[in-house]
Amino acid sequence: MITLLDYGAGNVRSVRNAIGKLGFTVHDVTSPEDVLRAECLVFPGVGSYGSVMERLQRDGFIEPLIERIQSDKPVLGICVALQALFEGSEESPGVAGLGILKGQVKRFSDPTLSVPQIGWNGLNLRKQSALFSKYNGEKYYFVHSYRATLSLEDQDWLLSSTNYGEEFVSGVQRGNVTAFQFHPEKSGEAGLTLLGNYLKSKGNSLTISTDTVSRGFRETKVAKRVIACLDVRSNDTGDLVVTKGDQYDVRDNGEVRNLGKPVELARRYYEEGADEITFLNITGFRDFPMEDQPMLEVLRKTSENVFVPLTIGGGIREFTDSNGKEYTSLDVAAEYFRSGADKISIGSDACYAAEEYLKTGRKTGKSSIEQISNVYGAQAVVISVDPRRVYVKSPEDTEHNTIKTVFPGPGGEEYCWYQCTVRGGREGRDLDAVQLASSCEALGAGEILLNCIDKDGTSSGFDFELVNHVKNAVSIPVIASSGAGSTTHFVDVFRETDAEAALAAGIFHRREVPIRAVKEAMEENGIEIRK
Ligand code: 1PR
Repeated sequence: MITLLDYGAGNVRSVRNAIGKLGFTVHDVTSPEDVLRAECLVFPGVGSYGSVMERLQRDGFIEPLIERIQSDKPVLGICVALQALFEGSEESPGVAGLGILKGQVKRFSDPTLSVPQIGWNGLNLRKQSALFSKYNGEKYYFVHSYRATLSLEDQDWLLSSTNYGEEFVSGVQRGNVTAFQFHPEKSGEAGLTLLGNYLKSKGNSLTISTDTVSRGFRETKVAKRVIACLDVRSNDTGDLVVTKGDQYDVRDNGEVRNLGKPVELARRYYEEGADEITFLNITGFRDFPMEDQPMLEVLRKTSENVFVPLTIGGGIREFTDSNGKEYTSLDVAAEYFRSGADKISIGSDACYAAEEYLKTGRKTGKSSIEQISNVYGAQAVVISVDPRRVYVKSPEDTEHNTIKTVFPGPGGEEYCWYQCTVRGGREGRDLDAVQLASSCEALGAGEILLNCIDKDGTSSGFDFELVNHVKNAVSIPVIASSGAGSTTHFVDVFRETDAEAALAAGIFHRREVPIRAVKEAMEENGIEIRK
């Protein structure tokens, strides 16, 4: 029996599912007394530091948690829960942490690296632990903008460190109290094994004698991610299917292309080694997700068997239903997170928010990006950009950010800008991709999913010019998307750009290129991967 501290924030469903998958029964904490009584307590920290501490405070969990940790009863903390052990964090100034460990958690500071760190990174084991008795360089999934370091007096807690520009604490353990900065429940088989080791020992993370402690200092490296994307919509007979467009046109002879069932395909991609799965509800701009229960069900079912990060997009915006009930975009996102999403992606609504922001240069706190980021953290908010090229003869012909392109336009134009679109590419806006990406970063987005309508479904390779153009304008991670047709295209996009991840749909759905082959090609070319 494992007791889960689910205080209603973020995606706790994945932790619950992972524990269930490992054959353990989950009992929920319902009162502060349960925190003390539990045999083995799992404490997932999802969201911003301030919101996690606020919820713990609200529910009266802070005192019992401190007491439990001080009396060395088994606790496993995940992500922000590791940070919560400290006195506070730069993320939420003035908010007190549990204060078990000295010092403040700080933001990553290397200006050459994207923040948040989103991706799979390794560990340097600093202590012999039964949890890692067979550690062989596996990578685990990290997603965070803030990182902890230990004061001299707390060094005995150090279980593992990881490098991201600087070395930070990725695992702490003393006696029966363990915490990881990464997400074992989202780290595929390696994560499940680690979690299983913990649960089997009932949290009694006995230190044993093995030779797995890293010999000497090995710098860990974050992997470039390979993402499988599933565009989902109802077909003409009302079934929810995975479809795929050619330059966003998903119909063949008038029928919506049907490339498979969402839950089954997502599972296949997980088993084949996808580092993340993205679902885009491509009719989300006109359907309302809270009424679109099948999509939520897809997410719930997928998260039962898929233990890598899940992103979902489509229809994240405020909405008033036919009964006049109002939903904020935060309500919509919360439903997605509760159903198993780790990140949400915002398309059309991000364009409207960016346009408002560009008019005044002021943040109102009301946009969907700000609302969701404030509660769930920037790392949970992805912006899906749907741009297409607009060619011009000279940069002076437009107010927009242009590039000189090596692929001239139909009239020989040597310059172009990337016009953002809404409603699934149907409507162009007076907004370019750089304006959108940088405004959304300022509003609190944590990642850019950079599609390209011109390239979508063409199998002709990614648009490097677009990726570099946007990547140079932001300091958050960028996912290159649209146009993948071969393993070489993945190698090339990571060579020619600094994108942190590359996403593809058609070639995986049509079984033209296995995900394993993509990873092998990347590895052969010296690109860091998660094996
Ligand atoms: O506007 O917040 O409701 O979100 C709607 C979401 O649905 C947006 O993220 C938008 O990108 C997506 N979307 C809307 N219509 C379409 C369409 O195809 N008709 N799909 C669509 C976007 C692009 C990628 C695709 C890559 C890779 N699809 O997701 O998977 O281009 O494809 P490839 O590897 O086959 O080239 P909102």
